[in-house]
Amino acid sequence: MLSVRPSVSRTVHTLDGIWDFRVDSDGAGMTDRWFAGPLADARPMPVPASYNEITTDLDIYNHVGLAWYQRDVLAPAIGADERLILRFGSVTHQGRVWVGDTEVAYHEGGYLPFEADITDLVTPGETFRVTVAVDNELRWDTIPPGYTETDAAGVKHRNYFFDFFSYAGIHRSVVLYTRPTHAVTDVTVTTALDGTVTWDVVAEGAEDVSVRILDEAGAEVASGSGATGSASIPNPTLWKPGAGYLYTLEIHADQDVYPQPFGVRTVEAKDSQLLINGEPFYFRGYGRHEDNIVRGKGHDTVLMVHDFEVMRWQGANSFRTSHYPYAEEVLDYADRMGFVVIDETAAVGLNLSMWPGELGDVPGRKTFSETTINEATQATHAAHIRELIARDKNHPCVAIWSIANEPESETDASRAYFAPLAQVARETDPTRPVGYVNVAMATPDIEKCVDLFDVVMLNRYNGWYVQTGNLALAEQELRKEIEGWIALAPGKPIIFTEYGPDTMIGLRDFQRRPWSEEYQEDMLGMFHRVFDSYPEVVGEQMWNFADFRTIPGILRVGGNRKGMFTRDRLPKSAAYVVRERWLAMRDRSSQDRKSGSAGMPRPI
Ligand code: GCB
Repeated sequence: MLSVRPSVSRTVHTLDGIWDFRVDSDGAGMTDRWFAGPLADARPMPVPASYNEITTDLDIYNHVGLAWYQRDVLAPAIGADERLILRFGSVTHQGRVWVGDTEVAYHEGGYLPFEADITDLVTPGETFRVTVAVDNELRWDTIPPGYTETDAAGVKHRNYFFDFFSYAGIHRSVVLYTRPTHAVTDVTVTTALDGTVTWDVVAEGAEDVSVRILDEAGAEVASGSGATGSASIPNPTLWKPGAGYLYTLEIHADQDVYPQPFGVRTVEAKDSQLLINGEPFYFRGYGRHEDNIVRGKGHDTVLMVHDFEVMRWQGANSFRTSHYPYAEEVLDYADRMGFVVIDETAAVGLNLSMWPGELGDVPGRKTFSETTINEATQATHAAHIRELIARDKNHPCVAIWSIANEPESETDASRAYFAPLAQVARETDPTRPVGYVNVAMATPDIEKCVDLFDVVMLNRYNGWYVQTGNLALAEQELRKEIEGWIALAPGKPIIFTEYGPDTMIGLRDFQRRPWSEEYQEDMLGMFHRVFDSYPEVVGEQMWNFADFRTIPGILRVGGNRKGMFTRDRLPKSAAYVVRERWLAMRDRSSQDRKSGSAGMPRPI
């Protein structure tokens, strides 16, 4: 789906702000048709934001089921040949939308956009009512999967197989936009390093399609005609990590104009390297979360820009959108800032063996079975991969598709599940490497899926969940395992997509024990020393950029504390140590890299 971008033929009206809100505690909203009139007993709720922590009401924080949002909107004037589209950046996890009494959209999947053409339902100059029923329940056939249980007192509880709190609400911007009836509805842009730009535009009904390619100053550098075609930018400025140069493909389709930003760059996994523009790239950065005080998972421009400033301060050049697609604004900004992104689906928690007892699931239950993750889940997962790629395919920042985080991957059932999905990702986007993020239990001696993918992505906690506090032993185990992966998957680059201990800011310790700031320095340092001795390791994304809200549990103290920064983005002491390393890596000249004088030669 195209992002919303204003142009001479498209106007955008934001519907962000205060909406009316009510949780549906008794599950009466659908039968009582709450959409059919003003929402009774409503309270104010900001959009975009998670609703959970805006109020002090525990029933709202813990609510399971539907929550209703409503507001009146003034319909703008539109021309006879124009359409009016209502678009949601994301509604978590399911959203059903009415305009007046008419249902106009239903979307499953809490981290991707959807829209509805509402032209025929509204009258310009008059107000209309928009109602959204937000469903935060997960099912075995949703991505991510989960299930709801009702206890003896009749109270519903959600079960899901990941540690971050599953916030809900209207998490990203809601807009009304106009476009001509014959309009661009999709475009795929691909590039080659010699400046060849190829486009494939979908503009149903349009007779006349042409493109202009503009540089960052807005000057035309190439042009062409036809819904598909190619043109050449003379002496192109490449999109590079740290230098995110963007061109615009300005598409004209009859009366419509749609500006699609893109970068000239290539990406490839080859000879144990991840090549961007043919040059080896080394990932420095983090797995992150969309997580913030009060807003939960609500997108916020101020906090987004601040996060990028903090990441740049530290010398990071990349992150993973763990564990779901992030707001489109984040990818737009990463394009501009030259950050390299591992773009992940919301397929997290496809591994029931990890969730015994305390954190929820029934011991012994199988991950893949008719009554758990099954063919219906796989179909949802395939659709989700296609939707993600449709949304993000033109972002130069996206270097790898990660189709799942820590799924079961050591059984025949997991191979049968993932083989078709790897294929879906490849067919939908043949231009980028595809991978999944491997969990510690699926070691190279038993793993059964790695050959389906282009890269090896590993989450490892040696020194924390295993070999706790014993970094010497942890180092031995880690080295042994890396060597196992190199032997199992020769030629595939290895990226560490998680590593690091929980760390309480302010807990200082001469003995440098687990939970202290000193231990975080030591454990990250141990991993880095190990990475530096294997050229096949091409990236380090520590866990996590910042502390984040989790489900309650005895393994967490007020949330997950593995952040390099606290939840309000204050640096732990390791942040300074890692900064020194990352800035040195960033600044090392290509000459030094060739000579390898300062330790392992590292690409920028
Ligand atoms: C993991 C998961 C991540 C958790 C992390 C942890 O392996 O991928 O979602 O937050 O471990 O801290 O346990």
